[in-house]
Amino acid sequence: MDAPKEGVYKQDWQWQEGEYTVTRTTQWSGPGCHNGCGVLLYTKDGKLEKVEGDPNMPFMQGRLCMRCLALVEAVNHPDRVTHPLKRVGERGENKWEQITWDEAYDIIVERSREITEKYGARAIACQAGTGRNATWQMPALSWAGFKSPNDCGGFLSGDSCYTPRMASMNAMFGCTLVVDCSQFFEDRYNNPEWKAPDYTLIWGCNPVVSNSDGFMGHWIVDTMKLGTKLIVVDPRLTWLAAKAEYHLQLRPGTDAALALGFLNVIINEELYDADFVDKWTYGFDMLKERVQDYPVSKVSEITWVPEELIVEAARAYAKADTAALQWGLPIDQSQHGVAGGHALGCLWAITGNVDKPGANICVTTGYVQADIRAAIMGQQPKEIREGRLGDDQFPFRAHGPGGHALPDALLEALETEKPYPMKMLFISSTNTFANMGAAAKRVYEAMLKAEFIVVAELFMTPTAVGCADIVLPMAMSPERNALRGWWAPFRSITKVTQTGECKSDETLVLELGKRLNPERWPWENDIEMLEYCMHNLSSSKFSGTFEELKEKVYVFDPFEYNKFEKGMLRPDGLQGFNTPSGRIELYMHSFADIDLDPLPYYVEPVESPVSTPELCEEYPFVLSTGQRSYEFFHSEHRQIASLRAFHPDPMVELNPADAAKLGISDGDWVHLENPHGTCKMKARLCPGQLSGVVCAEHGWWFPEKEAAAPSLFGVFESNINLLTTAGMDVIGPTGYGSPYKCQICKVYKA
Ligand SMILES: Nc1nc2c(c(=O)[nH]1)N[C@H]1C(S)=C(S)[C@@H](COP(=O)(O)OP(=O)(O)OC[C@H]3O[C@@H](n4cnc5c(=O)[nH]c(N)nc54)[C@H](O)[C@@H]3O)O[C@H]1N2
Ligand SMILES: Nc1nc2c(c(=O)[nH]1)N[C@H]1C(S)=C(S)[C@@H](COP(=O)(O)OP(=O)(O)OC[C@H]3O[C@@H](n4cnc5c(=O)[nH]c(N)nc54)[C@H](O)[C@@H]3O)O[C@H]1N2
Ligand SMILES: [Mo]
Repeated sequence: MDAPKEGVYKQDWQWQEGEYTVTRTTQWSGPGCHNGCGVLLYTKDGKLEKVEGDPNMPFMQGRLCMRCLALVEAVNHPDRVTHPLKRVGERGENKWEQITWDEAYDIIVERSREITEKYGARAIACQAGTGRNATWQMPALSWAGFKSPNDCGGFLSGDSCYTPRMASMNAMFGCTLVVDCSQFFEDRYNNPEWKAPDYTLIWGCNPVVSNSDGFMGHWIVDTMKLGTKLIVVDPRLTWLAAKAEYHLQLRPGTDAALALGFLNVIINEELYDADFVDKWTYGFDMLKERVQDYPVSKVSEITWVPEELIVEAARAYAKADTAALQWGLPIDQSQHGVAGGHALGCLWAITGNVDKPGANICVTTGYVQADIRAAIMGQQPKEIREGRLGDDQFPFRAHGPGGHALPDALLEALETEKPYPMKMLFISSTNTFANMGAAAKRVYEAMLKAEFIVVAELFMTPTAVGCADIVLPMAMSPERNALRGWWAPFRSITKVTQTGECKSDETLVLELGKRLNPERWPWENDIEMLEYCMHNLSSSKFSGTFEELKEKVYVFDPFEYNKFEKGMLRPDGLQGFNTPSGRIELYMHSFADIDLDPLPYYVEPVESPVSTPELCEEYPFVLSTGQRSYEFFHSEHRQIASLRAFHPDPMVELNPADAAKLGISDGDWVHLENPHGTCKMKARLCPGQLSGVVCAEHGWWFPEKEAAAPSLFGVFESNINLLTTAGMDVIGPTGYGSPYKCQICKVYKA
């Protein structure tokens, strides 16, 4: 909670401590994470031997998660891929020949040229996973290397991670908003302008475990110590829910309905901020009319949350002087996730909890990954963008400023060659059918149709063994020079060690880009390229050299509240928001323009007790998937023994009374099954979990099991994505959102 401990801990970027060289820098990925915590890396003879949290880093003030504490084990792990490999057996046989980087590049260049000549560059897709230090590189390689518009967020159906929320925020507010936990100030909680929220509404998020999207979960705990009270919306009894004033346990997939119920109470009881609504929002009367369709009695029936609890929690949120709303992935992971995000955005807007201390604040800095991508690939040349997958079916995606090709369209193009054939996949940082893609078996089979697949990896994964023709050995965070920004502060990552022939994603795309399209990759080395990008950041004012940033470790950009009043959110410098009306659009013009519902609404999940009651006679549980655990980042870390020891098996969480009816005890192996597939997990009985709901983990494979196909490290034994669905028919009308967290299933003892 204290300000940086100047004088107690060193603020140099590097020093000697006995035999150790200590380097003060930041850690990101690999292995993966969404943040960028300050670390002290202890190396001896070039080998990483110890890691500690940096007490001087305002971002996390010395605290590290267990995965970062296991970094030494990960970096020095004997299973690392350390040299480029070329497949020699059949796909899936796990037979490889070691080749040089030059040979690997030559093969990739040659195969991509053949495919481009025969099918056009758009037959090549570049795929990346979630916000690791391997996000901008794939789009840059795709556009400025292969000249293909098909850079794609892995096989993430409906791009349903943060993107749906971004879509609703951008349409409503013209910017992104995050909860204000003082993270934009170097002096953090001591900053005189900042104040802790009176209430924080934690909606479908478990931040102390997930630390997602550049947000450190412990900040919530810090604000609790300063008096913030919690309202938690979650079917499970999480650590935070156990400490909340109100815990609303909803049926998964009904978030938009619950949010509309909150809006109904707040509007009809006139608890909204009339002055703010009048001055800064557009469409309040239309919203007021819409929420009349969602009386609390009906919302209670849909969501399974008792009426009184909805009313009381809505009142508490609206009456608070300052309230923040920290939301998470379940909003995105339903078909109409964008409408859910819209409804929640309306909550912040009509209560005036926008861009003031301790509320949801507008962010204009820290889009470093997007800035780097733009700096390298330029303004998405029109001639390349033509025919990007998914654009023709979803005008909202096509008209958006950035975005990517639609993963579901890529899946279907691999399967059907429509709208055109897809022949090559370049994959970095996604373990496709082990974790990211819904409908895992379908993804695997579709991938096998591609003629040529490159996988850039840290370890041999089911994806690499099952599908790759070339595997490239990638560097972990302490093995790379990089830039880190996602909100604040702007950070450097310093290389302190080298494993085998591993290269960073930065170096990989630069070296390959030079061979494919040299005029777009003029830089000598990674540092030169990063410096060019640093000097072209629209969202950070830092203009020094990489060396200077390395020595500073991090820098904070200036931050101000109430930017909408100061003309700081619009390119024309006028007051207001960067939207067609200049106001926060409760009614969204950009949606109305393309015949999307401009107001928030709720639609039942594709399969649910309400939409498919007959099916639910056989599959009586609502299935939510992928709640995060401390030990793992998605499919990663299963081979890190010290982490796996805490969490050896895939777990499914059940209410004890539900389990008792099925004769299931804590620790029993059970099968989960639905019309799409089946998998096996260990039951964890959770008192306090909503009855009728089961929550199953994602990302499971077993590095200790047989690598070769059909086993592929047992990837189809406990893979929850055998029970989820993908494709154009299950994603939302915007082209965003997919029902990962609202399926149905039955459970029986194995
Ligand atoms: N340790 C670790 N951290 C991670 C990750 C990881 O794999 N491991 N993954 C990262 C990524 S990419 C992401 S997107 C974030 C996600 O992080 P979060 O946004 O926190 O998402 P989850 O942990 O999936 O789910 C949050 C909570 O929502 C509850 N929940 C389940 N279904 C529903 C529902 O339908 N509605 C509501 N309201 N609640 C529901 C779950 O019980 C869970 O407690 O985490 C990031 N951080
Ligand atoms: N059922 C279900 N499925 C889900 C989810 C869910 O909640 N439920 N969550 C979804 C969400 S929100 C997301 S974002 C996706 C995430 O899915 P992904 O981001 O694809 O995560 P992984 O599948 O773990 O694959 C990441 C791979 O990248 C490698 N890697 C790590 N760091 C680096 C690096 O720096 N460079 C390179 N080249 N490789 C690296 C790792 O070894 C790992 O094999 O999963 C989705 N899948
Ligand atoms: Mo995600």
